[in-house]
Amino acid sequence: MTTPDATGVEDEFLTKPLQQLKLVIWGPGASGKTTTLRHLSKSLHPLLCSDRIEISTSEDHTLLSDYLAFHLPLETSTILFHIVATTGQRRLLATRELIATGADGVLFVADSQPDIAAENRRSYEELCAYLATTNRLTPVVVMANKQDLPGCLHPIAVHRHLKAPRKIPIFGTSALYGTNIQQVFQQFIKDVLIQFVAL
Ligand SMILES: Nc1nc2c(ncn2[C@@H]2O[C@H](COP(=O)(O)OP(=O)(O)OP(=O)(O)O)[C@@H](O)[C@H]2O)c(=O)[nH]1
Ligand SMILES: [Mg+2]
Repeated sequence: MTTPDATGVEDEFLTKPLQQLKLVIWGPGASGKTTTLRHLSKSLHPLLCSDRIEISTSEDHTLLSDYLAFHLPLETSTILFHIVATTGQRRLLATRELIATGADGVLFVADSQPDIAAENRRSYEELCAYLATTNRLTPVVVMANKQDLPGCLHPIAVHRHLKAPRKIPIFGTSALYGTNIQQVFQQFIKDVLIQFVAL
């Protein structure tokens, strides 16, 4: 990766081919999708990422989507990632599907509180049903979020409740405190790039 100074960033865009990839964040309402994006935008170098856009209701629920873009300068090309967080509101499935169109990878944010397990499963099933309509192999990574809360389920238990295939990676996280968010995105971006190169 090159040193992020303003001139370097301009050079990257002018001289190297640009590839664009879309990353989608999906999950039940209030599981921490927007908080995850907020943490990511705070931790990225400002010259490498866009301003964050949030379209929310007055109660701070995502109404349509949140958006953040960042670019990854590589040796021979630059990758521009568009990250879109969907709304978790149940009745807005059509909106979610629209926002997720063309996803190159999905980060599923589950809420690790025991009483949310059924809602996680419903949202995960909805995601699987949507992905099945796309005829694409889309990498999925799962966050078992809110691990900072007392009495939360272990990430393995969250994975089991989702009935997700074993190969789908899961990370215990706290988006509120930023715990493990960097590790999640490292794995997520790696899986997306592997799939992208394989196409
Ligand atoms: N304790 C704790 N609270 C969290 C965590 N992540 C998010 N929250 C809180 O959960 C609430 C909902 O978080 P959001 O990030 O808005 O959830 P969302 O998934 O974007 O919700 P929708 O947009 O309504 O689908 C907020 O009060 C957050 O502060 C976490 O890791 N731990
Ligand atoms: Mg949100």
